Amino acid sequence: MIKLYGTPPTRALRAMWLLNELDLPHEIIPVDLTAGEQMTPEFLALNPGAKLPVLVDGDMVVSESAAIQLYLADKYGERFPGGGLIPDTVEDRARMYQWLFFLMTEIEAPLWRIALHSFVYETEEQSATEAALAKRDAARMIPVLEQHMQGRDYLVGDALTVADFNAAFTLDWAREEALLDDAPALSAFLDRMYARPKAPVTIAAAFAALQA
Ligand SMILES: N[C@@H](CCC(=O)N[C@@H](CS)C(=O)NCC(=O)O)C(=O)O
Repeated sequence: MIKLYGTPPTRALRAMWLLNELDLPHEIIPVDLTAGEQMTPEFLALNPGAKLPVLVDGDMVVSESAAIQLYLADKYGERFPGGGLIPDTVEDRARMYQWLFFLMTEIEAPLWRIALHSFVYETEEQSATEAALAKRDAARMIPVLEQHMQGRDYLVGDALTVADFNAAFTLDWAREEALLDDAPALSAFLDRMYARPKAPVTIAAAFAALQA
């Protein structure tokens, strides 16, 4: 059975969303980052980078949450009602990759810098200036996607692709930083995605569950 290392609210949510939508039997294996479980020899053998998530499918081991999403869609996409998740044409695949890289490098990277400088780094390593610059950088990129989504239901073409599932998690994270307050098209997109019956928990709900 497929194994996914990582639990909400980590980026494992990106992989969980695809596993759910594709109706793939899987086992979720918690890795407690606060207890340093990512540093065990067993886990480092799966991902020498010591990061979650990691997907193990038979002999195949994949890390990097966007790569896991693409792997699942590529291998099991025909299970998705209506098929697809990866477009048929070279052009639409290029558009999907464009938005995936945009999400990971232009939106998620500054979101992660905000997190690093707000609560991940040791207090003495945190910089309010760095956090503010990162927030500014993300805020400059959100309108690019907001503009693209005017009058659109999906990021690419007229069907769901991996880019939509990546965007939903990434924009949920952006919403946590109040970066969607002036982005009605992205907020509506996010609401539509999380209304899907197989959507995972939001980041906020996952944090609330941890604290309960
Ligand atoms: N680019 C990686 C980032 C993975 C990542 O940073 N994961 C976090 C949890 S969401 C982690 O494992 N952090 C542990 C650490 O930084 O020590 C991905 O998208 O999978």
